[in-house]
Amino acid sequence: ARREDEGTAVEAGTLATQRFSESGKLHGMDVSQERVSAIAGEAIQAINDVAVKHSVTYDEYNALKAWLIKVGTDGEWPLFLDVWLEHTIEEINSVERPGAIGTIEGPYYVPNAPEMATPATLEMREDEEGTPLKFTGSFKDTSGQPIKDAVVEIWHADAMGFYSQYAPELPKWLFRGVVLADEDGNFEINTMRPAPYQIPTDGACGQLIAAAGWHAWRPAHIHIKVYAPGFQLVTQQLYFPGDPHNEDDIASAVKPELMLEPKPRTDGGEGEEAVYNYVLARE
Ligand code: MBD
Ligand code: FE
Repeated sequence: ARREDEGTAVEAGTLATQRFSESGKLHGMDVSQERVSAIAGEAIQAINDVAVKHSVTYDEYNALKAWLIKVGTDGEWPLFLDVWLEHTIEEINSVERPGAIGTIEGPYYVPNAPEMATPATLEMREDEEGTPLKFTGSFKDTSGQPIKDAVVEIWHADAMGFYSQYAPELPKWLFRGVVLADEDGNFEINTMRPAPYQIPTDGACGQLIAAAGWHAWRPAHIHIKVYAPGFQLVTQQLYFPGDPHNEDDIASAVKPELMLEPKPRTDGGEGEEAVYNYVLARE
C-alpha cells in the first residue's frame, strides 16, 4: 500500500545527498594517487569493454548520458551506489572481522537519534499501524564475556515502508533510536515490524529499473549499528523469514545469518518477539 503523500524521489534523494556531504565520511579519507589510477582506470576500461561487447549505439550512449545527469539532479547517487555497489564494498571489508555479521548501511541513516535506556520503546504515533515487535538480545566479546556500555542504534521503515526524515509528515525520530544496553549487556527494544521497502519509482533509479524491467523492492528490514567502547562497530540489517524479496533484494544485502526468528509473544503482550545476540570483536 502506498500513502497519498509519499513525497518525491528528488526530496528523498536531495536529503540523502546533503546528509552524506555533511557526514564525517569525507574527513581523513585515505585515497592514494596510485589506487585512483588503478581503480578508476580499470573501471573506465570495464565500461568500455561492455560497450564493445554489446555494440552500444549512439542512442544508448546518449540515454546513458541523460540518465547519469538525472541521477545527480535527483540526488540519487547515494541511493544508486548503496543499492548496486555497497554490498560488494561491505563484503570485501568485513571478511576478517570475527563476530556479528554485517551488511550495508544504505542511504537513510541519520545520526544523533534520541538516546534511551533499555527497555526502550522507539518513537511512534498514536495508534501506530503494524505488528508490535519486542526485539531483545545480548552483547558478548569473542570469549563469551558480557560487554558493558554497548549501544544498539536502530532505524527502520514504518508499516507502509516509509522512513522518517525521508518521507513527508512523519515524526522526526519515528522508528529511530540509540538504545543503551544494561550493565550485563542485555537490551530490549519495543517497536513495530517494518514493511518491505520500494525504492522511489519516480527518480533516476526508478527510471532505470522500469527501463530494464527489474523490480524495485527490498525485503522488510531493520537497520542496526552496534558498538561498545573498545570494540569494532558493526553495521547490519535484520530480516524476516518468508519475505518474498529475501531471495531477490534489489540491494543484494540479505545474508542467512541476519534472519530473525520472530515468534508470538510469550509475555502476554500483543505481537511478536525476536532475539538477536551480538558478539563484538575488539578494536
Ligand atoms: C533502503 O531502505 C535501504 O536500506 C537501501 C540499502 C537502499 C534504499 C533504501
Ligand atoms: Fe533500509
